[in-house]
Amino acid sequence: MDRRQFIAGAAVGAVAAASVSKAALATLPEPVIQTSADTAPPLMPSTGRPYNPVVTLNGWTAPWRMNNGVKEFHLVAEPVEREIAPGMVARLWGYNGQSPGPTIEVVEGDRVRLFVTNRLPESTSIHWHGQRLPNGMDGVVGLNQRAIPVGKTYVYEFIARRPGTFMYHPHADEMVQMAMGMMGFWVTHPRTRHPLINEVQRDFCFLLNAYDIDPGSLVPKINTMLDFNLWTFNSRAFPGIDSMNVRLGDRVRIRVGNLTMTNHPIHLHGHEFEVTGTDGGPTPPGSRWPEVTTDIAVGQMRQVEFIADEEGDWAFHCHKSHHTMNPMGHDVPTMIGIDHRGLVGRIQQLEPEYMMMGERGMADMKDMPMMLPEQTLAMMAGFGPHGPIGMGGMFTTFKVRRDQKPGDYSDPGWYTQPPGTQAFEWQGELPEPARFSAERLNTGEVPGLRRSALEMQVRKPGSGSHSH
Ligand SMILES: [Cu+2]
Repeated sequence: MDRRQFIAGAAVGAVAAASVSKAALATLPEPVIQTSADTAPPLMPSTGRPYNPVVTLNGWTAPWRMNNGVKEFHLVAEPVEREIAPGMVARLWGYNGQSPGPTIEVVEGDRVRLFVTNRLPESTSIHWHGQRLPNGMDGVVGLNQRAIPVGKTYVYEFIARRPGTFMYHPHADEMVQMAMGMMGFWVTHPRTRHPLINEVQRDFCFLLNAYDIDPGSLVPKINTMLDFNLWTFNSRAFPGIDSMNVRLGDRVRIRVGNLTMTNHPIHLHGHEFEVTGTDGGPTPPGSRWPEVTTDIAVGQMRQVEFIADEEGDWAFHCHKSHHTMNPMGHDVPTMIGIDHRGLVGRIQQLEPEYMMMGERGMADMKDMPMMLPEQTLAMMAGFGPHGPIGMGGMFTTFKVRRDQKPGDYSDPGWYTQPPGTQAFEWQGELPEPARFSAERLNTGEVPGLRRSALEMQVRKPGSGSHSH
C-alpha cells in the first residue's frame, strides 16, 4: 500500500482486512448517472495508483470509490434515452443513464468490486470480456451464475490481472440486450512501465454498435440479424460523433471493440498505424506492421497506435461504404444512366412536387432539403468547411493541430489549409481524351475515329513480344 492509498483508506475510516467483511458491503457506492452524450474530459485518478486516463468518444469514465483498498464501481442496468445524433433520440437499454455504459478504468493488480443493479424489465448479468477471473465471476447466466433478477443487485469481484483493452456486456438474453445497446468499455492500465505498452499522449476508445430503428420510431428492432440502418461509434452516428483532437507530434492510441453482427474495416487517412494490442493483450513487436485499415471482426478489439505528424482534418471511418450512411432503403433500383426526363414531365403534370433521384448517382442527396419524418436522420449528412461531407454512420474526423495544448481535447474547429495545398480546378485547355478501342487493336485504324495528340500507345498482342 502506498502513502496515497493509505491516506485514502484512512479518510473513509477503513481498517485493513484480509477478506471482505459484511460491514464493508453494507453500503453501496452511489451510482453516478450521465445525462449527456458528449465526450467527457479524461477522468484523472484521485485515488489508487496513478495512470494516464483514456478518453471515451461520446462517452465517459465511471468514477469509483476506494473501500479498504478495493476499487468499487456501481453499474445500474436500465432503460436510457440516447441521442444518436442531433435530431434523433433512441430508447435503448444501457448503464447509468447512457448506452454504452461508462468506461471502467483500473490498474493492473487492482482488486475491483462491481455492484450491478438490475432496473431492466428482465433479468440480466455482466460478462467481463477478456478478463482473467474466477469462473464464478465470468457472468454467463446458467453456466457461471444465476441471472440477476429484476430489482436485485449482484456483486462481482476480481483482480484485474492483465493490462489491456476489454469490454463488458450482458451474457443473459444476449441478442436482445446487445441489440438494445447494453455494453461498455474497460481499460486496465499497466502498473509500471510495460515493455510492450507505449506511453501515449492521447488514448481514445469506443465500441462499434449498430441499431435497426424504423424512421420515426424510438426503439430498435431487436430481431434484425444483418440489415441494420444505424451504424454507430458508441451509439452515435455522424454527424453526431465528436472529432478526435490531438496535438501535432502526439503519440496516439485508439482502442476499438466490435459488438455488432458484422466486421468493420476501420480506416484512418493521412497516417499509418500499427496494431499494438488486442483483447488478448499487447501484440509482440515482431507481429506489428504498418496499416491504414484494420478489420475488426465481431467480438474483437483492436488498439492502433501512431504518431500524429500530419496537420489537418483527417477522415476516420469504417471502410464499408454502407456503414457511412444513415437510414436508407436498400431495395431500390439503380437509376444511373436512365434518362427519364419525358416521364418526369408527365408525372409532374399530376404531381408538381415529384422529382426523380439517382439518375446521375446519389451525391445530390446530400444537398437536397427533404422533409424527413421526426426522429429520422438524413441519409448523408454533415457539413465541412468546403461543403456537405455526404457521410453518416461510422464516420468522424481526426484533427491534428500544431497549437493544440497538451491534454486539451476540445475541438479546434476546421483546419485552415496553407495556400496552394488544396486540390484545384484546372483552368487550361482540355485535350481530347485518349480512348481505348478494342476494334483498333484488332484491325488497326478504325475509319472515322479521330486520332488525338495524346493517344495511348498500345502494344498489340501476338506481335513478337512475350506472351503467357
Ligand atoms: Cu462497418
